[in-house]
Amino acid sequence: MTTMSHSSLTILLLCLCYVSFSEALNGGFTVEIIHRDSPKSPLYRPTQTQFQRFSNAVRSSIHRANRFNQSFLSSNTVGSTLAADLGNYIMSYSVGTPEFKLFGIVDTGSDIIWLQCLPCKICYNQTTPIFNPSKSKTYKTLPCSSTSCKSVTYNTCSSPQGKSCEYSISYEDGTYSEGDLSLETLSLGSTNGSSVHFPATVIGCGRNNSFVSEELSSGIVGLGSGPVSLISQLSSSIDAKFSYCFAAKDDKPSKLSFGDAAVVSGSGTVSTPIGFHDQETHYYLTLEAMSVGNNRIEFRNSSSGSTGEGNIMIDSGTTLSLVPGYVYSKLESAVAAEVKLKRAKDPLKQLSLCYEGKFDEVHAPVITAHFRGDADVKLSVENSFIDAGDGIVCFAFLASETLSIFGNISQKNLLVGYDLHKKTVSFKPTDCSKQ
Ligand SMILES: *[C@@H]1O[C@H](CO)[C@@H](O)[C@H](O)[C@H]1NC(C)=O
Ligand SMILES: *[C@@H]1O[C@H](CO)[C@@H](O)[C@H](O)[C@H]1NC(C)=O
Ligand SMILES: *[C@@H]1O[C@H](CO)[C@@H](O)[C@H](O)[C@H]1NC(C)=O
Ligand SMILES: *[C@@H]1O[C@H](CO)[C@@H](O)[C@H](O)[C@H]1NC(C)=O
Ligand SMILES: *[C@@H]1O[C@H](CO)[C@@H](O)[C@H](O)[C@H]1NC(C)=O
Ligand SMILES: CC(=O)N[C@H]1CO[C@H](CO)[C@@H](O)[C@@H]1O
Repeated sequence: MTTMSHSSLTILLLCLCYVSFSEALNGGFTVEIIHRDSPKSPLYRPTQTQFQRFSNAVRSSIHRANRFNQSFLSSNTVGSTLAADLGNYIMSYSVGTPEFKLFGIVDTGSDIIWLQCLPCKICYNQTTPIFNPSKSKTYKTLPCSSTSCKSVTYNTCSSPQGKSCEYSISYEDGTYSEGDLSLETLSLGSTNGSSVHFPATVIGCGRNNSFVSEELSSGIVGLGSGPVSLISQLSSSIDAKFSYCFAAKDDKPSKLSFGDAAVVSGSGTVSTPIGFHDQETHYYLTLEAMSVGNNRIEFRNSSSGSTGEGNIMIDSGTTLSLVPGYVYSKLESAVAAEVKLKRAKDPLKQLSLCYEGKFDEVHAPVITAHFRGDADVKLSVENSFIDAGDGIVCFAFLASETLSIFGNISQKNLLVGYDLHKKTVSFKPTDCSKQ
């Protein structure tokens, strides 16, 4: 009797804890991601005020736009000029055999998974212990001659003969990581309790690292489209599909799904073609117009003569949304005409439409983003305003002359699914804290 239940428990535990990955992937899988400002986050800074969070969000959006603007202009250097100001989400994952648990910053704008490794020449203090590859049975460095090494532009191999592959990535804010491009088993904890394993995943084992803004994490988990990003490496097992859903409140966990679990369908779902993605990491959609109530503001600029294909980047790591100046000014006046609260000065002098009042007092009209293919995405107050602290709320859009971005505020409470085979992004209104 005792033996029986004991052995079935063992089997059950084996099933729960070690699902081989082809098996586990039939139905896809979902992992929880934690907002960095959630009290559950290992990177939580309880001393930050709402104003400090707001000012970080605004500053990093502008910084990020500049970074992409530059990489956009010289797109052949994207891989090596990634900048920080990374995503706001943290993913728990494990590397190695036995599994070693880490917290990485999730970033759709990065295309590598890197983590600090022992022994390091220079490491910052992360909250969890640092991974020691010599204690893992599945760790292997890659030679310069390997396909993976050659596929990344930021390897530092000078003579491809024999030497092991070293990488060096630096970010505009001074963050950098240098180390060994390696193969290791990566494990993700599914929300259903299973662990999903990906043997021989290419990771950057960082021996010399500095992380300016997120110094408590173990590194970055890149969801971009470059050859060694998490998404590209999982691609065949996840059928090139992933989705995310950002909860409106930072203290609620959000979800990141892969494979069939990332199919967005059902009532309210709209899909739009991916205009293009640049060589490395970023996805661009086509935004035809935006409406404030019934007031439609066209994006198409006849004087430029272009079709507007791929005119806006969708990005989970930029807080605000950025639109061209001529769109922004019309958008702002349409919103200003409807919101009845008392105007306030933007404490940062970066956003031009701010009000005195609380979030739930802003009775703004629904703003609709009209993406190509009749994909209308309705933006609620939560999707278009930001809490600036001290009783001030601001319209969360910025004017930007060269690059438009559909940022993370605009994507709250939307299930956002990428299907890289069909080359579409789908949106479905969803209470992300409940799904
Ligand atoms: C968890 O999900 C995976 C993938 O869909 C599935 O293979 C596995 O059986 C599930 N495990 C449990 C305990 O439900
Ligand atoms: C992008 O770069 C151009 C030229 O360097 C600059 O004039 C413009 O202000 C930049 N745009 C943004 C959004 O930073
Ligand atoms: C890292 O932590 C150690 C021990 O807590 C401390 O002595 C050291 O100054 C810290 N280093 C940095 C760069 O914060
Ligand atoms: C660490 O990397 C930085 C940035 O590339 C470099 O300047 C520095 O010399 C490196 N330090 C060591 C000890 O390798
Ligand atoms: C087209 O764009 C230019 C600058 O990019 C702007 O000055 C002009 O107002 C725009 N035209 C329309 C019709 O919005
Ligand atoms: C929905 C979402 O993720 N919003 C976040 C975007 O980034 C800022 C800056 O870190 C956060 O404060 C938001 O919560």
